Amino acid sequence: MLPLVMGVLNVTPDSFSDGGRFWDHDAAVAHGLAMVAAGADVVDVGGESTRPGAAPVPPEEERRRVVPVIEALAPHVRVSVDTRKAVVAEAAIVAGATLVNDVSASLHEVAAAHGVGWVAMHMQGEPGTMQHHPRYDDVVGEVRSHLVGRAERAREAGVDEVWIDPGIGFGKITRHNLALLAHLGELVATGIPVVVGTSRKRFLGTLLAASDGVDDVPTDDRLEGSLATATWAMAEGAAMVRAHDVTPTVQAARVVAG
Ligand code: HH2
Repeated sequence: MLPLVMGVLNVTPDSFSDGGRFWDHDAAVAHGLAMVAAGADVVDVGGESTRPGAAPVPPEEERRRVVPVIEALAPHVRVSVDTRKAVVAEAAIVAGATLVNDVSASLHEVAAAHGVGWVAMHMQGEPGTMQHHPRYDDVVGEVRSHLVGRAERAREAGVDEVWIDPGIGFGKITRHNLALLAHLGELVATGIPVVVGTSRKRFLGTLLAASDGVDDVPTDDRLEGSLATATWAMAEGAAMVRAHDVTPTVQAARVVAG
């Protein structure tokens, strides 16, 4: 089966890789439509960065950022809203979003009340502090049981479409991220469709820098690492990958599907 590609659209001034680029409404909509033309199955609109240490955004401001962009894109493509706030998710659904991409894995009741899909992502801690001292005895087992529990609760609440996501980089150091990718099959084996987002993330910069003998590789130079890990995830059974670079990721999905 052809894995789906979720294109990232951050309407923020401070997201770690595309912050400020689609801050303007017209630029955001144009980029969303370009991702649709490039083959994105879903466009994921976010109005608050979750990068480590990002400043929180008040709900009214987050809503102001995402709603007009969702209204413009929803007639053309399936839109997800990347939020941790119920009021923002609700406004996004009214504007046309049909999937709640929830890095807090806590908004299943909103999805149930409105009959839309829900992505439960795993995060240890909060964005402000999550990278300080992430600790696991068994990262794969802990992430899996957390997500399966959330998915069961959501199904009981009446959510028909539930996805799970290991939350690469969310309260995880490189070793944790690599373990989750290496054992992705254990999440896939739950039978719940899996989303994976590795695109341009810090662990890629760390890995690539180590082999290049430099301190870090900037986000714009992480395309190959993003594609390698997205391809790996799809080959291991991920049903959807979240990506900034939609054209090459769609090509990779087609190659993986054969
Ligand atoms: N990663 C980010 C944001 N949302 N949602 C899911 N389901 N999975 C992810 O891995 C994921 C996500 C972080 O990336 P980005 O949106 O590019 O950056 P920022 O949070 O700085 O806006």
